[in-house]
Amino acid sequence: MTELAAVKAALKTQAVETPSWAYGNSGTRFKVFAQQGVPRTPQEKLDDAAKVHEFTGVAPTVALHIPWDKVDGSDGYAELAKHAGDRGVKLGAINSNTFQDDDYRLGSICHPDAAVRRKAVDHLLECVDIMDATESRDLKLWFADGTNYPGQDDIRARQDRLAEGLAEVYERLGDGQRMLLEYKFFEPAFYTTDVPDWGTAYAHCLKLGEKAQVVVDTGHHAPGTNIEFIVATLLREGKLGGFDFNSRFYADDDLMVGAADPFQLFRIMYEVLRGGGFSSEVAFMLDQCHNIEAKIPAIIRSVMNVQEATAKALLVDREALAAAQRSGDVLAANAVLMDAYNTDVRPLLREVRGEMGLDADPVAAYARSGWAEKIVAERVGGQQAGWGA
Ligand code: PSV
Ligand code: MN
Ligand code: MN
Repeated sequence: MTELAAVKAALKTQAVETPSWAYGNSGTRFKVFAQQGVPRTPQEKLDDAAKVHEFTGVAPTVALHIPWDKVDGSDGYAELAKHAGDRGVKLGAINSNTFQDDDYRLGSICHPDAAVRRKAVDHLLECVDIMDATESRDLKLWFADGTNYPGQDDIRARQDRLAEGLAEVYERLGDGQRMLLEYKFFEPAFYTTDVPDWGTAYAHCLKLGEKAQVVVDTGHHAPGTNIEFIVATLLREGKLGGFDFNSRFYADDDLMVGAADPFQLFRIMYEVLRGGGFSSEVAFMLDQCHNIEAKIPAIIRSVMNVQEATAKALLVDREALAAAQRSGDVLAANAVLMDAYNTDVRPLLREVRGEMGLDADPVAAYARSGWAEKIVAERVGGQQAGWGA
């Protein structure tokens, strides 16, 4: 295979998972601007996700969030999986929610009261039951747990409770199932967060075993953090389970990936490539909210942004880079990386899409498809994503 053919082949097999909650209305704590035509049910979220896949060709799975995507009936989730399959997509990671009940004021699996911890762990176990029905591989865990004031709770005891709760859920995982532990440096807790950084997540995952992996949400770091270094380290340790992609200017902004800092996304993608992470072991997921922009085109745009960063990473002349690094030629090494970053990969991606039988311009093709008009006409009273409820 020529080098270009290999780059194209990698781009064609890339898979970006889209989150069900990105299709619903969302906002900040100040205001949710409701949009017309947004999904009213989990099934309609899947219908929209199927459109993103139809026009990009690389978004074959959809993450669910429980209970936002809860369905009734003993076969409810199997039916939901069939609904997805009928539209050409599959169900992806199951995201738990231990942050929206009044009981969780002082935390969930780290809560000082054993009864609340029980409730939280039971929810996580229920999520694994759902994974069995949906045939999902990954349970994605993000905990809002933490404290607001020094002395509020025992920092170390909370780690013990966390370890205990995670261990019970880990034991319940079946063959081929994994738990992905997400960290976030602050918010909603403002003094301590129980899983604030990759080191804490890594330490817990290491103890739990190989089915426990760290997930890197690109919006969950302090400004200035070198995320690609974290990515390189986790890959080296065999502990990178996946990404929640989004971009941020200030905190956990959940804006479109690649919007704030496409160069950072490229650097991350290069480390993924360098570390052998373009395998099915690393899940590439979006975790975004489209508060003011149209949702489906924004998600299409986000997928395309991931593709562009990936294409640039694939174009890095790794031999030339290694040679420059070996000889200590700082400027030459940097130039190799920048040459790839500064390449306009849009023509290449248009070609790749053509070879995949897709329209070269997914955003325009979606706009022409009439789907946006159809959902506005048919869906009245769309659902809130869960945020800002
Ligand atoms: C909250 O910060 C959050 O954005 C986490 O990143 C989760 O992945 C997501 O919500 C869904 O629970
Ligand atoms: Mn996330
Ligand atoms: Mn987040």
